[in-house]
Formats: sequence, structure tokens, C-alpha cells
Amino acid sequence: TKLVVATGNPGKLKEMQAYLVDSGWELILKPEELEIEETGETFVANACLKASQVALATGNWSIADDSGLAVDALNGAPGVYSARYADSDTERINRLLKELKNEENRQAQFVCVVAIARPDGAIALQTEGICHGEILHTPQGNGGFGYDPIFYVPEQHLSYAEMTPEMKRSISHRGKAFTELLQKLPNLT
Ligand code: ITT
Repeated sequence: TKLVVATGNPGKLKEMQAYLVDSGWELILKPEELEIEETGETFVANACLKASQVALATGNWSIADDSGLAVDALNGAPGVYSARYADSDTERINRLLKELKNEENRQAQFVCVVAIARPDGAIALQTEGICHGEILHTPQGNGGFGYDPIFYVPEQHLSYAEMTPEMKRSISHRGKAFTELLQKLPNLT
């Protein structure tokens, strides 16, 4: 069965494809001209909205990921606004580091909600994953995408950007959401 991967973010797309490669679904890319406005105020609302609207527009099953970085000292910002925080990954990182200048509390969590919608737009499955970490004072590592160079995971003693793609996939917020999703997939009918 065809499954449209409802993302326009190349970094996310790569990771989503890696989780789904042996799932039995035939993965289809989202048509580029199909853009969904993220009007929700929660990760769950936006993940469901993207999955439902892409399913309805294409007539296929669809999977969407809504994710973001919630920083304790900023009361959870940028959160669902992580993508809209600035115009490029570098500018997003610079803005966050500036907001946290002289801030000792570096605690943060990456959150990921994944939702699968049926061709009629109904949500069939939805899971969430969280990864706790700390915001570094300067970027470290060249891998990954987005905020990866400033997100440090104490258990691994590495930033997301210093991990191999395999290691990031196994411990990340997205990894936790997809592990649960893949466990529940066989029950879908
Ligand atoms: P789609 O909605 O098209 O999937 P997007 O980039 O707009 O793409 P989101 O609205 O979910 O996606 O925004 C999530 C942002 O959070 C993303 O743009 C990154 O800046 C950041 N982000 C999410 N997961 C990340 C990860 O694993 N590593 C680094 N940054 C991440």
C-alpha cells in the first residue's frame, strides 16, 4: 500500500524513510506544491493536521511528523514554532544561543509526534517520543539537521550532530515515536 510521507523537510524525510524502509509500505514523496499551513498549537494537532490533509489531497494513506525543541528556561519555546523561529538552521541556532546567553539552566527536550491518516483523512495511529538534553553554548558536530549541533545528550556524551545517523535514530525523540509506531503498525487495518 502507498504511504505519502507528508514532510517538506529533507532532514526529517531521510530519517522517516530509514524507519519505514522495512515496514512493507510503498513510500511516496509529498507533492512539493502541496503545502499545509500549521495552524495547531500542539505537536499532536499539527501532526494530525498534516497527515489528514495530505491523505485527503492525494487519496492515499499519509504519515506526518511534527516536532520541535522545548527549552525549559524559555518556558517551552521555540516548541511548535521551532521551524518558524528564524529563516535558516544557522539563524535558528544563533537566535536560540542569544536568547540563552548568560542562562545557566540549559535543560531542554526534543518532542516528536508522528501520525498516520487513512485515505479519508481519519487518524489511524499517533505516537509521541521525547528526548531530554541540554543546549550547548557553542555548536558541536556536523551531522543531522536543524538544531542538532546545539542539542547535547548527556547519556551519550555527544550532541545529536556528533552521533552517527544510526545512533541518533536509535535514541532520538523521533526514534522513540517511530519505535512505538512500528510496534503498533501491524494492528492497522
Ligand atoms: P514539515 O512540517 O514539512 O515536516 P518542518 O521543518 O516545518 O517540516 P516542523 O513544523 O515539525 O517541521 O518543525 C520542526 C522543526 O524542529 C524543524 O524545522 C527543525 O528545526 C526542528 N527539529 C525537529 N526535529 C529535529 C531533529 O531531529 N534535529 C534537529 N532539529 C529538529
